[in-house]
Amino acid sequence: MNLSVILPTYNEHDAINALISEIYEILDTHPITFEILIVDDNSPDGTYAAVAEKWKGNPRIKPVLRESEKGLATAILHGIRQSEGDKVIVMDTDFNHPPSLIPLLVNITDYFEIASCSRYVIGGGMETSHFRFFGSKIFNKFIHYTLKMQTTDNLSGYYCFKKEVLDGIPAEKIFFGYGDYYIRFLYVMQRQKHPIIEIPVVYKDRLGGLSKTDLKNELFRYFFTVLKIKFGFWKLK
Ligand SMILES: Nc1nc2c(ncn2[C@@H]2O[C@H](COP(=O)(O)OP(=O)(O)OP(=O)(O)O)[C@@H](O)[C@H]2O)c(=O)[nH]1
Ligand SMILES: [Mg+2]
Repeated sequence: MNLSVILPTYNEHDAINALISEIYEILDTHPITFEILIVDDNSPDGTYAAVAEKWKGNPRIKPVLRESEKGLATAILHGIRQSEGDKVIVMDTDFNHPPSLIPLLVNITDYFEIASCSRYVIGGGMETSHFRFFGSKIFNKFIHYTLKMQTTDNLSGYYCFKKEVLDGIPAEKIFFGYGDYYIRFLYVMQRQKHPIIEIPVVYKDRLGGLSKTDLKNELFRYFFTVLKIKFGFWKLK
């Protein structure tokens, strides 16, 4: 199979089926084989049931229910491990990340192993919050100087990669926590010299539901993630 799209959900009942429909319509016009995995952590708002009911009998849409475990990064890894595609796309499920970029992500990963959407290359941005846009920009500069990262947006959660880049890697050492997992992912990929390209993205407003990001907590978590990598308290092996 060419592509697996992984959609981690927690209380995304309002947007998820519209998002799946949009992704499906886009991919259906391209000559590729694909599946869409929805990894839901038993959302109290019934996200899993809404997906399972709407797409019953469609083999390309695979709702996955995690009943005991919770957390964004482990949900994504769970999806990756269940996926059958040679390439994987990961994105938010609330329309922050525009599905219209999917064809470009799929195409460009024929040439680069990882395509990472960035708010901080020309053409990128955030319609949602100026405060978060500039706060995140400054934090990305800190990551750049501290870890010598060449990527401009190390907090992106919208990306496509060839699954083989994870071969032989203890991925559970990367995929834990919240958005901090992406700093570890890009750090490892850059140290292992995988070709990465960034493409501009403009984040849109979330469609319904509530944010799961607790900004203050996340900032501390991201900050300590960077320091742990820098001073050798986090290592892949
Ligand atoms: N499976 C799973 N998904 C999660 C979890 N926490 C967050 N997500 C999903 O991760 C994505 C990012 O969460 P958001 O709340 O949108 O975070 P954000 O984009 O920083 O915040 P907004 O600006 O409000 O959109 C969404 O698709 C969530 O449904 C979790 O514990 N488990
Ligand atoms: Mg979001």
